[in-house]
Amino acid sequence: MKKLYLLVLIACILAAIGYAYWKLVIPTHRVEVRSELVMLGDLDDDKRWTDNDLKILDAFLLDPFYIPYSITCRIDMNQNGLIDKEDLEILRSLVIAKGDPYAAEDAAVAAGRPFPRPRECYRYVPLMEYRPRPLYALPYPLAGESDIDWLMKLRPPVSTISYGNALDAALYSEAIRLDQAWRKRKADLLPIERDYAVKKLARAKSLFQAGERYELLLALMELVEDAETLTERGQPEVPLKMLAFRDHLREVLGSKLYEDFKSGKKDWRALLKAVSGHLKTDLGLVYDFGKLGLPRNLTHLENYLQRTEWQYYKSTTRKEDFIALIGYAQHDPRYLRAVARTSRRHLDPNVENHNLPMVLLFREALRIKNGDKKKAVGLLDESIRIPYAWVKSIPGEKLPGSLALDNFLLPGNKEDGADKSRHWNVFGGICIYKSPQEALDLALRREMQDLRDGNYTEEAVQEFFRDMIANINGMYHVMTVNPGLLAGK
Ligand SMILES: [Ca+2]
Ligand SMILES: [Ca+2]
Ligand SMILES: [Ca+2]
Repeated sequence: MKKLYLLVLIACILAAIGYAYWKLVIPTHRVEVRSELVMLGDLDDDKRWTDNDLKILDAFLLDPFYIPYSITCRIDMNQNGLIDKEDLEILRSLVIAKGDPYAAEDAAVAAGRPFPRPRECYRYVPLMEYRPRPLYALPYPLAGESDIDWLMKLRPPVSTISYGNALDAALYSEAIRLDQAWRKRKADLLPIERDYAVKKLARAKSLFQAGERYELLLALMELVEDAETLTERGQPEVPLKMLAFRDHLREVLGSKLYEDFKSGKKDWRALLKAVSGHLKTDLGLVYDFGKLGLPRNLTHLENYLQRTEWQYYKSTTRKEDFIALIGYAQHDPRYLRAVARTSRRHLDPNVENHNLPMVLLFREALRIKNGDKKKAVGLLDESIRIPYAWVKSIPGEKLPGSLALDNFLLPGNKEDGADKSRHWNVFGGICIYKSPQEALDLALRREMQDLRDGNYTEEAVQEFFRDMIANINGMYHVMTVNPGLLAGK
């Protein structure tokens, strides 16, 4: 028996040494390759260039923003980050040459055109890193009859070399994306949706006329997100009523009454009386803030929720999900543009810098979690908590005065940090886990408690309004968003 044990032990040691030798001594076994080889232009993945690839290309040209990423990136034959005319010419030449890249190259050279060497039609792409979608840079024949009447004035971009070039290229692609979504939606819009859209389109036009390209890009992104994901049709009335209430909170912040509060002519009770009035007219709710009870401990999402349910969703968040969401937040060009809108301290009273990036982050979390809102809220909540040591290594006073850097590339200004993002996501989550009514009630109690703790100072009053605005933005959006809205159109 002892002998057998000894033999097994020796066998194990020999196996371990053998593996170590294989792994450590032979250099190529130490290298882990995290990329795959992609055949550009092979859109149907049959390893040949044929008519079927051109059929898929035609489908792309009809609906360029709803074709999967894996196909769109292979259309970018010249790998310049744009879907441009040269890409189409190269792919068509390859098919005309019956899929023979040498013949296609000979034909192009004979005609005096540059053409990729056959080897250049293959590219390694990383498996783990986030890869942005190429921008649409083809001429757009529908521009002439678009409801976006300034679309005709945009020219297809040819490069993204300079900051200005890249901004124009993003603008061009986003404007066409909006036009495409708008065409699908406009016949079925409800009157209120049409009103909002008309106002936002008019604002976009005035930004175009003023040459405010960065603000225009963000306005277009907001319109695209609305058109692709939001509808009031078939929804309960609560979310829209909350939005009206949020707009009234902003109105109070900009009112004469608020000025009077700041100059000491009125006290906080008068302001909260105005808030009560709006709660009554917008939502039919009666709130006497002077008598409002204490909330429970409301710092963490899990305190509102059934522990087991929350734990279940937390434990299904895989490491790959975090990596995917962080990759998106660190590299997606649209998100980076949106999150780059920050203000110097205290110059964003209406929390306007914040919503669009949260909308984009939540949509990505939903994509990662296959459309499950509870899981998406959980993923986002956990991601917001991931600390970034490199930020902590910079002394506070050395950080730029306007950037909320403290955590996970989150949106907002320095005074908000990650806090407003948690508000947005947590109260959005409570709407889904419990109900919008309970979420709103908890939000009001919590912010009232903060106001009491802050001794009703001007700063505390302003944060009451700003936190409520962030809370409602999250609630409205998490309840209403439907990324698959255009799927069948
Ligand atoms: Ca093919
Ligand atoms: Ca290209
Ligand atoms: Ca607060």
